[in-house]
Amino acid sequence: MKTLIAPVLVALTVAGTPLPAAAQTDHSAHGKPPVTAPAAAASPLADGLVKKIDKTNKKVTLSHGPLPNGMPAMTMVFRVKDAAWLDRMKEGQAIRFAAEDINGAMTMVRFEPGK
Ligand SMILES: [Cu+2]
Repeated sequence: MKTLIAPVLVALTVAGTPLPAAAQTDHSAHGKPPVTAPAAAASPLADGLVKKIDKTNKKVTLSHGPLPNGMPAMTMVFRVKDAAWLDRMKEGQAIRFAAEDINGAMTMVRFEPGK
Protein backbone atom coordinates (compact mmCIF):
# COMPACT_ATOMS: atom_id res chain seq x y z
CA MET A 1 0.00 0.00 0.00
CA LYS A 2 2.56 2.62 1.06
CA THR A 3 4.64 2.27 -2.06
CA LEU A 4 1.63 3.32 -4.11
CA ILE A 5 1.20 6.73 -2.49
CA ALA A 6 4.30 8.45 -3.86
CA PRO A 7 3.67 7.56 -7.50
CA VAL A 8 0.09 8.74 -7.20
CA LEU A 9 1.16 12.15 -5.81
CA VAL A 10 3.74 12.58 -8.51
CA ALA A 11 1.16 11.75 -11.11
CA LEU A 12 -1.25 14.35 -9.73
CA THR A 13 1.38 17.05 -9.62
CA VAL A 14 2.58 16.37 -13.10
CA ALA A 15 -0.96 16.33 -14.41
CA GLY A 16 -1.29 19.95 -13.24
CA THR A 17 -4.25 19.33 -10.98
CA PRO A 18 -5.06 22.26 -8.62
CA LEU A 19 -2.66 21.04 -5.96
CA PRO A 20 -1.47 24.53 -4.87
CA ALA A 21 -5.03 25.70 -4.32
CA ALA A 22 -5.83 22.62 -2.31
CA ALA A 23 -2.72 23.18 -0.22
CA GLN A 24 -3.70 26.79 0.49
CA THR A 25 -7.20 25.96 1.64
CA ASP A 26 -5.70 23.31 3.83
CA HIS A 27 -3.38 25.84 5.37
CA SER A 28 -5.89 28.48 6.34
CA ALA A 29 -8.33 25.98 7.77
CA HIS A 30 -5.51 24.42 9.66
CA GLY A 31 -3.88 27.63 10.85
CA LYS A 32 -6.81 29.22 12.66
CA PRO A 33 -7.19 27.25 15.89
CA PRO A 34 -3.50 27.26 16.87
CA VAL A 35 -3.26 31.03 16.38
CA THR A 36 -5.89 31.83 18.99
CA ALA A 37 -5.01 29.10 21.46
CA PRO A 38 -1.49 29.72 22.80
CA ALA A 39 -1.51 33.49 22.42
CA ALA A 40 0.83 35.36 24.74
CA ALA A 41 -0.33 33.57 27.87
CA ALA A 42 -0.38 36.72 29.94
CA SER A 43 0.50 35.87 33.48
CA PRO A 44 -2.57 36.08 35.69
CA LEU A 45 -2.48 38.73 38.35
CA ALA A 46 -1.99 37.82 41.98
CA ASP A 47 -3.03 39.73 45.07
CA GLY A 48 -0.51 41.65 47.08
CA LEU A 49 -0.42 44.04 49.99
CA VAL A 50 2.28 46.70 49.96
CA LYS A 51 4.35 46.52 53.13
CA LYS A 52 7.36 48.64 52.33
CA ILE A 53 8.46 50.73 49.36
CA ASP A 54 12.14 51.13 48.60
CA LYS A 55 12.47 53.64 45.79
CA THR A 56 16.22 53.86 46.06
CA ASN A 57 16.65 50.22 45.18
CA LYS A 58 13.51 49.91 43.04
CA LYS A 59 12.12 47.29 45.37
CA VAL A 60 8.87 46.71 47.18
CA THR A 61 8.05 44.36 50.02
CA LEU A 62 4.74 42.65 49.47
CA SER A 63 2.62 40.32 51.48
CA HIS A 64 1.32 38.26 48.58
CA GLY A 65 -1.17 35.51 47.98
CA PRO A 66 -0.29 32.28 46.21
CA LEU A 67 1.47 32.93 42.88
CA PRO A 68 0.83 31.16 39.58
CA ASN A 69 4.40 29.85 39.65
CA GLY A 70 3.53 27.77 42.70
CA MET A 71 4.90 30.11 45.35
CA PRO A 72 2.69 30.03 48.43
CA ALA A 73 1.48 33.15 50.20
CA MET A 74 4.26 34.97 52.02
CA THR A 75 5.88 38.32 52.59
CA MET A 76 8.89 39.02 50.43
CA VAL A 77 10.78 41.65 48.49
CA PHE A 78 10.22 42.13 44.77
CA ARG A 79 12.13 44.19 42.30
CA VAL A 80 9.94 46.32 40.08
CA LYS A 81 10.31 46.46 36.34
CA ASP A 82 9.08 50.04 36.22
CA ALA A 83 10.21 52.25 39.10
CA ALA A 84 7.32 54.63 38.33
CA TRP A 85 4.98 52.04 39.80
CA LEU A 86 6.47 52.76 43.21
CA ASP A 87 5.02 56.27 43.00
CA ARG A 88 1.60 54.80 42.36
CA MET A 89 1.50 52.57 45.42
CA LYS A 90 1.32 53.25 49.11
CA GLU A 91 2.27 51.20 52.08
CA GLY A 92 -0.79 49.34 53.26
CA GLN A 93 -2.38 49.39 49.81
CA ALA A 94 -3.77 46.28 48.12
CA ILE A 95 -2.50 45.73 44.61
CA ARG A 96 -2.72 43.19 41.81
CA PHE A 97 0.53 42.15 40.24
CA ALA A 98 2.41 39.57 38.26
CA ALA A 99 6.00 38.61 38.97
CA GLU A 100 8.63 36.70 37.09
CA ASP A 101 12.01 35.39 37.99
CA ILE A 102 14.39 37.67 36.10
CA ASN A 103 18.06 36.81 36.51
CA GLY A 104 17.28 35.07 39.78
CA ALA A 105 15.33 37.96 41.30
CA MET A 106 11.58 37.91 41.61
CA THR A 107 10.53 40.97 39.67
CA MET A 108 7.15 42.60 39.43
CA VAL A 109 6.41 42.74 35.72
CA ARG A 110 2.81 43.93 35.87
CA PHE A 111 1.12 46.15 38.39
CA GLU A 112 -2.40 47.39 38.93
CA PRO A 113 -3.55 49.36 41.95
CA GLY A 114 -6.17 47.39 43.87
CA LYS A 115 -9.47 48.83 44.93
CU1 LIG B 1 6.89 34.94 47.69
